[in-house]
Amino acid sequence: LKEEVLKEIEGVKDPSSLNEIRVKYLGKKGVITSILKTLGTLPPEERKEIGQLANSIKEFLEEKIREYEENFKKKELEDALKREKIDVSLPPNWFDVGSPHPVLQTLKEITDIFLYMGFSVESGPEVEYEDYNFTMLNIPENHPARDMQDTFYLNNGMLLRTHTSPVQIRTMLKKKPPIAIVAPGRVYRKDLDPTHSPMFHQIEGLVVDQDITFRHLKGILKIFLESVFGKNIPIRFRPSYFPFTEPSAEVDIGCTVCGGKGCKVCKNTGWLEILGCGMVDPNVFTACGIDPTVYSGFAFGLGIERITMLKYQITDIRLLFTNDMRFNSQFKGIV
Ligand code: FA5
Repeated sequence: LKEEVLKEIEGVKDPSSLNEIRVKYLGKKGVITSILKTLGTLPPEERKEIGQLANSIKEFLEEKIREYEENFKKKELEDALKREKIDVSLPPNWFDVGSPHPVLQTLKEITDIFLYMGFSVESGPEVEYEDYNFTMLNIPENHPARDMQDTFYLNNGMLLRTHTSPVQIRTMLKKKPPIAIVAPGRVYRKDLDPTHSPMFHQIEGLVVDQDITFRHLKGILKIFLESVFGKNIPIRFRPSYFPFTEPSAEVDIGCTVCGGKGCKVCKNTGWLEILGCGMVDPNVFTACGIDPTVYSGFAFGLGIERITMLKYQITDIRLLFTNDMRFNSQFKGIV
């Protein structure tokens, strides 16, 4: 019997057939269990001998089963370790992480600087009333000043706004002074060349209170421009004309692309115009129901793309909108 059991165990290939052998010999109705159960019916002299024999086979079998069980467990563990082995020398599975577009990042940075100075943020629609975009800003119908910002007209006296200045009107119609707001957003014009895009971003600024002067305007813009470009950036205020401000000025920044030597970004002048500004025209105050004999104010509107171009030395505004990944991916980890 012992030999027969041993042969069977040696032929075992997996834990379930090992279990079958356990049941066959040691189970309730198993061969050895049955022998042990019948011991009482045997004559005493056989009982002792057969009892001892059966018990020794039982112990032997139990021991063998334990040994095989352990071997199976060990093998299972080894197989699992082999299967789940991690090769730390393999290259990782990189996945592409995006980053904010440089224009939107600049817009956010600029907005944050004004928030820090105590301004609040206003917004207005991109499809705007012709009245708010032009007429109430002191640009009457058929006035040649409308040509300065040639635009896309829609029906019913609506157009794609050409600047963020209509947000000045919207703000003054709903709020009384003191006012200190910025209004970032998209604007549209019939423009296209290396420094002009048909869609671009501006941020408008408006401050209205008693005794506001041009000095306040210069001071705020100087702090702002030095926060963006650093203390040593060349800044130039140039007299200009806007129908909604009087007096008006444009501000130029020393061209960081060519370092002042002349390039197509600054059109060989060494300067790039980045914003228009001035003291709010009394006619604009009157149109919005604010008394120009009591209040004064300043306004400015700056081009975000131009600032982004100077900041990152980008030579063609169109690169910002063509979504060429060779260009866009250069800003990963920078912005
Ligand atoms: C205006 O749009 C005035 N609304 C600004 C203003 C506001 C003046 C408040 C006074 C008071 P201008 O057309 O110059 O001004 O445009 C302002 C800035 O937008 C420019 O300095 C330039 O940086 C940028 N800009 C103008 N046209 C384009 C364009 N097509 N593409 C990219 N940037 C442009």
